[in-house]
Amino acid sequence: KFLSSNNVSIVGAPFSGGQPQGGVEKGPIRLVEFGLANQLEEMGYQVDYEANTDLDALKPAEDPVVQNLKNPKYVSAVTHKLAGQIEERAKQNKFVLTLGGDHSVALATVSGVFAAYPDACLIWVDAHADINTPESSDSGNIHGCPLSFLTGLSQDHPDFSWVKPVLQTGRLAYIGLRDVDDGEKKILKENNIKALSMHHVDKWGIGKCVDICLDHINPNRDLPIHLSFDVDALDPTVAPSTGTPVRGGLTFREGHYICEALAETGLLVAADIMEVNPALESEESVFSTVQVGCSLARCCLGESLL
Ligand code: B3U
Ligand code: MN
Ligand code: MN
Repeated sequence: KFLSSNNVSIVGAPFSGGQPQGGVEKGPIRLVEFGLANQLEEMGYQVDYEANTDLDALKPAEDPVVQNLKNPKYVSAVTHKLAGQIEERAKQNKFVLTLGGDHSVALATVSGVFAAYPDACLIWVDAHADINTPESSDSGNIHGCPLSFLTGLSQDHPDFSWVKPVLQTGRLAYIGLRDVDDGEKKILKENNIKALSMHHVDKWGIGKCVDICLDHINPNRDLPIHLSFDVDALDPTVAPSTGTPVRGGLTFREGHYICEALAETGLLVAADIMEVNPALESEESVFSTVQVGCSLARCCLGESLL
């Protein structure tokens, strides 16, 4: 057990600079307006919420492409700032719940959480692998790249020299992959990263998939766990309001099972709920996506454990 307190620090990351579509910066406020903080309080947690509404001020006047990456200065400034905040909250022994925002914000969450818990491991639930290097990225969108910086596979980008390679590839495991670039497949293979796709979920079931991931990255079940959950891992029928939906994703229950199983270990110290975009598409889509985002977060904090 790493958390002795019952404090949850909700860190809003209203940021969309890691990808081209507006709206994802409204994800955190919609999750909070839906009642997430109150719901966690009703579960017995002491909850604080930092909205970080001032991130726009970090936008530079000019931010040209550097080494193929778009908005490098803006993404760097925002994630560097949030990393410090997240590190501080984690060191205060609070469960850090970060609400995105696009997944470039994981540069902040993983940097911050691993500064507080250097032995932690990371479960990345996503349709995408988000491990492109600046060279391998076709899009230049930084939300497709955070894990290459965090693992040290990308090291020489001038704007991201503050990102330390805190994450060993042996401490990273994926669930839900189904849209992985060729360059990323090569990286996953060469580095022997435990990467379970939807094929593995079909073949083994979600229970065995979580066990396989934990056996690989946390074999003795004694290391802190950080979960980074991109809602596009869920099937678009379950979480439609997200920037890059991909058919054939996790069911409602499979997504929740992951959160519940990690909560059950007693080792989960931080979770990210990322890529909720309330600007897409209909009101019903937004409602179901926000609702499922809140319930995933509650499950990370033990809601469905009896
Ligand atoms: N791998 C592609 C696509 C992508 C990654 N993450 C999302 N889309 N959401 C890229 O742009 O790097
Ligand atoms: Mn992602
Ligand atoms: Mn994704």
